[in-house]
Amino acid sequence: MGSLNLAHSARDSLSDTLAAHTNELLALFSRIVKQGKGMLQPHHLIAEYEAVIPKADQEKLKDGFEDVLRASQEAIVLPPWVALAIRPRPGVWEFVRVNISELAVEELSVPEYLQFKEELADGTTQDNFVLELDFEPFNESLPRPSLSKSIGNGVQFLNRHLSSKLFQNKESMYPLLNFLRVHSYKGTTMMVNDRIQSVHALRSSLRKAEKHISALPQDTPYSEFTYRFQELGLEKGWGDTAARVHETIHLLLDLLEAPDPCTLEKFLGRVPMVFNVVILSPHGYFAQANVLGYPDTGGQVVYILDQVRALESEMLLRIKHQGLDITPRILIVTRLLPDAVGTTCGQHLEKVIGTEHTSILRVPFRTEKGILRKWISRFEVWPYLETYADDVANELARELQATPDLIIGNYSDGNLVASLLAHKLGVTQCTIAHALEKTKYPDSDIYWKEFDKQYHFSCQFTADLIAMNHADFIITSTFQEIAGSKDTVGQYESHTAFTLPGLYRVVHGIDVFDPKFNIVSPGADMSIYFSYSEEHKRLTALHAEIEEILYNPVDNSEHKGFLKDRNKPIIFSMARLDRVKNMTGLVELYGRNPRLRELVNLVVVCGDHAKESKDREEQEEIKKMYRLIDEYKLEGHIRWISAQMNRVRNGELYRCIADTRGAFVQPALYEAFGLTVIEAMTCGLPMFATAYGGPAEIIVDGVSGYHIDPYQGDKAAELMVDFFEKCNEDPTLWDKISQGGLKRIEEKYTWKLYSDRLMTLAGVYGFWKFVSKLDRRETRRYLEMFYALKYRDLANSVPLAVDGEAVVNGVTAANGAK
Ligand code: UDP
Ligand code: LCN
Repeated sequence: MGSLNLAHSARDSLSDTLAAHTNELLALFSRIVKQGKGMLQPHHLIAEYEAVIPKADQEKLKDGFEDVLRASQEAIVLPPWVALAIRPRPGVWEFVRVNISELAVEELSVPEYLQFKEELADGTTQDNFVLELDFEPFNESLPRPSLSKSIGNGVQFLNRHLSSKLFQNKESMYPLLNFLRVHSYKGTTMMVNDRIQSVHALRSSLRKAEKHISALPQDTPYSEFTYRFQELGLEKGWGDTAARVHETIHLLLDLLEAPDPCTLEKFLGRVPMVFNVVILSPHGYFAQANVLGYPDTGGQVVYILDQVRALESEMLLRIKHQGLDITPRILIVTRLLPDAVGTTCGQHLEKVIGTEHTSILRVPFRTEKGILRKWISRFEVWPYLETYADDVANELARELQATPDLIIGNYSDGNLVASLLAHKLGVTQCTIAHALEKTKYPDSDIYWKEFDKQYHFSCQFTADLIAMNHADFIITSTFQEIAGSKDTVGQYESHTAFTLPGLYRVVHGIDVFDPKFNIVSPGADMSIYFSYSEEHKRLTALHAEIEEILYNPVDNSEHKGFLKDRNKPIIFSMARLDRVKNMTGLVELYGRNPRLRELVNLVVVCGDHAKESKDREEQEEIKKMYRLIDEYKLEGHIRWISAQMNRVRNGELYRCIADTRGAFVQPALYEAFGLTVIEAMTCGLPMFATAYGGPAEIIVDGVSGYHIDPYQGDKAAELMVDFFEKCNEDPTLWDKISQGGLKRIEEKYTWKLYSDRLMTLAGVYGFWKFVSKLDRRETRRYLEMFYALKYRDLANSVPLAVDGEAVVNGVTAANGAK
């Protein structure tokens, strides 16, 4: 995070520089314009600048012009114009254009800038009336922070806003009273009953109740004063013992006296609101075993299964503390796959291991022609989702016998279905993106037509816009997911303003300062992933199997290649074999560096080298892997192991790699978050991970691991050589980085921290939803129209899959990079 110090607006800075250093700027912009129509990325702009402007002159341009240039995220060249998108700091944008013939600088509005992009992509200026989406007017009255560092801590701002609203006058307390009166579960009233009709009556009852329980021993159970409380207009939900009830009453009395954000958050966190949670994750293979590593089936499944365990414990604890006798329910809703290929994906209901009240509920994709039997890629799911949402609503009503209290969507498809359900049922909606595809595929917005046949991004980006605007709150794993860093644009931020030429133009798609954003980072299951040094917990019974997987010299369907020298440390990586994961890039950087090959062995777990893959990207990566092993003669240095689906054994595998004093390498071209990074660090493995995406934030470079640039493989290899050479001279370096990683995890990435935060958010946003019902109706109506008039046709234009066909949509199913 950070910002460039642009004292003036970018336009003023540019104009001033143009006046003072006309020749230099003329030389630079002329050179850019001479290259003709096109788009320049930031590093191109800087390269041009460094090539044209002599070093001595660069000094003069340092403050002002150079800042503008370094803050430019892209340039659109349409001679004689160069339009710049300037981002002085995360979440803040300015658009300008420079006319090289007239030496003039003008500020551009968002639509004007997007029009430039459209002209570049389509070659024509669009007609006057382009469909423009603008969500800003709906959110204008919302409080929002202005400092970039406050992004992602929405609940704090919301609490401040809500508590100041409560303070306005006597009437302003009514929403809180009404909110307390609506709580009931299956016909049983909680918190406040009809006897209390005014804030004055509430205050008076609370004082009497306080007096009553002050005289009781602290551990007196609620059941012993239920009757007295009912007389006072108070029902269950305040606490399980006199002590806890006292605390809750005290919090509310404080709020009624002088509302402050901290008390409000604490109090709302105690109000019983969430008993039934529905978590949507339709695509992929969602099961508890034998699925990880399959196309489209990775971290999202792990995340949700860990999340529900942590969430169930937190819900049970809160329900107990609230003094209630309610059994919570969590349902993970996914697709039922009749062709379940040896997994449980064909089972309607499956209990989640390690929980009491959580199940996976599977509902099939269906059209009027019947149920779709086979797996399809996440890029093909769009035409099924509306019917799916209806079917899910019916199944939920049957299964829960109640309306859910919180609906959590995952990834674009899950978030769209969550929006449809939350809309229909009026339930609080939380969105978790995991990965927004627009960021992963450069220029996939302006050149969407080229991508659409294969990826159907027009549907996906539309669904993402609907979901992020419909959601009551959004959880992200990192800050960068929302607003990037000083130099890189965040995943959500890239939806602020963009255009799909010929389809629609997004003028204000999302505001990263919106208080709906909250960073709540996941962790790793600590019963599976723990430090290699915790000797007493190590799963030594698995060591023979792991030894066989790593070192058995005979190739078989599970592994290929052998390690000649067993005494070397191992650099290890594990991922789905998508192109973006760049596992072949790791093999290549290893192959190209003889010193690295001398120092360490390489072990990669990915794909299935012995089988024909259904996924086209995977097929290509497998071919490439074979080619690289031959080209760099890696026999004896590399072990290629097929996708490993046993998480418990994987945990021990990470630790066995740590025993060799090795490291984990995460070489992805872009990684939205990166659960393997968290898992490996939790096992004490030193980490080298991509600087593009989540790992850049997870790791503090040089302290808890190292950042590598996957586009500069040789440099990354040198960094590893340097590390292992230094470790040979001073083994404490390895321990220092290993310890640094463990410390980082403990402080920031645990499921306990996560679930506590999530439940608090559900409370605060539930209250916010209640008090802002009317304001939000406008956005919802706008979204309904957008859905009906735009999304639906797009989804219906995606060809339906045909069971039994090996090829979907002109290509073999799935071409993903998730
Ligand atoms: N994984 C696995 N076996 C494999 C490949 C991956 O168990 O062969 C697991 C890995 O341990 C991690 C998840 O799948 O828990 C991948 O999550 P990550 O966030 O790293 O990437 P994603 O696949 O979600 O893009
Ligand atoms: C999807 C991804 O691509 C990963 O980067 C994340 O770690 C995973 O989901 C879990 O959020």
